[in-house]
Amino acid sequence: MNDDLTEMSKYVSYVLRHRPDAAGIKLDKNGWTNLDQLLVACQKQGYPLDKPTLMAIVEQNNKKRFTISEDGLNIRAAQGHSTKEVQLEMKTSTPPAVLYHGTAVKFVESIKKKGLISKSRHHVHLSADTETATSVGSRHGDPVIFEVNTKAMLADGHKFYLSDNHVWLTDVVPKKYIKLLPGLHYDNSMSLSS
Ligand code: HQG
Repeated sequence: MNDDLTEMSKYVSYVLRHRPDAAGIKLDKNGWTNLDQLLVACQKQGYPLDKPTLMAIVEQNNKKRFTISEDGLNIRAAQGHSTKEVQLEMKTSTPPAVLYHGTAVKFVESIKKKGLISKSRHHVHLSADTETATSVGSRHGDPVIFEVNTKAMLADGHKFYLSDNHVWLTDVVPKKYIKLLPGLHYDNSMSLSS
């Protein structure tokens, strides 16, 4: 994706996940908004976004962050919302026996104490493989990976959801279900420092 498309993709993501009000649009509770209205709203904010450009963004987005409705009239972010306007209705789904959560060294001590929490997002995000978890964690600093015992969580009644773009989501992961994987950048001596 070229730089202009990337910039517009980031803006669309910002609007559809976090700040629809910043572009003067409304989302329904499943995150959908009318595609033509989104285009007009983005153009008013100075982004030269027309329909073919938006379709190219949807197609080329590396994580398939956006979904177009079956009738082609509406668009939403697949996951990652923080805006209170949206409460995605997601179907529960059965995950593999373990999933992974990539994070950064600086969060390890807090996570070990409190488990995984969703912070500003609506869910804790989990990955099906360690490569994806490593790249998610790298966004925050030196990456580390927690393995999540989803089998035990399921047995204890926790629910899991699979987003349109295949990210596993859950509400919280209490600390008894997580295990820090060895390797990467975490040094056990760090546990003394915070
Ligand atoms: C950490 C990207 C301290 C958590 C990715 C993470 C993902 C804690 C950070 C999606 C904690 C929140 C989500 C605790 C969790 N104490 N820190 N108890 N519990 N944390 O960005 O999972 O590019 O909100 O480990 O691919 O990094 O947006 O969540 O490091 O799917 O499409 O708090 O974002 O996708 O950071 O990433 P984030 P995330 P997009």
